Amino acid sequence: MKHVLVLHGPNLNLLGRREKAVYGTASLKTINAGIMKFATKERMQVEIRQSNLEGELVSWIQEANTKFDGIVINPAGYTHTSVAIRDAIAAVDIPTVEVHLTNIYKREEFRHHSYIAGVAIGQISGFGPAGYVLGLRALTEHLKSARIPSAR
Ligand code: CA2
Repeated sequence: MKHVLVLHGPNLNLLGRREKAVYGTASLKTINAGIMKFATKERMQVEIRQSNLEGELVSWIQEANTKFDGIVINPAGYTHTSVAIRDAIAAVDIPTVEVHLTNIYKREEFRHHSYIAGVAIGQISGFGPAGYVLGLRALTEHLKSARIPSAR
C-alpha cells in the first residue's frame, strides 16, 4: 500500500469562508474528506496536513523522505516565492505533484511563475478540489511505472 503526504499551504484553511468567487465554496474539511474517500477506494494511505508556515512545510517535506512514497502539495502563495520549499522537494528522493485549485496561468502575472514546477513530476492547475484527486492518481501512476533499478 502506497503512503502519500498531502500538504496544503498558507491560507487554504480559509477555503469556503473567504474569497468564494475565486476559490469556490468547499471548505478544506470537505476537500480533505473527498481526498480520504478516494484514498480508501484506491487503497492508499494518505495523511493530510496544512500549515501557514514555510519552515513547517519544509520540515514536513524533509521528514516525508523516509515515511512516504510521494507528496501532493498545494504550496499556495509560497508557489511564487519559496526557494526553500523548492530546495526541500529537490532534496528528497520521493516524487512530488504540485496542485492548484485555480488555473494560475489565467490569473495575475505574478502567479504565472512557480518555483515548485521545476522540481515536481508534474502540475495540476485549474480543476478545483478535483485537482487533489487527479494529483493522487497521477502520483500513483508515476509510482507504478517508476523504473525498477536493474541488478546489472
Ligand atoms: O489556486 C491555488 O490553489 C493557489 O495555490 C491558491 C493560493 C494562491 O496564492 C496561488 O496563486 C494559487 C492562495 C490560497 C489562499 O486561499 C484562500 C482561500 C480562501 C480565502 C483566502 C485565501
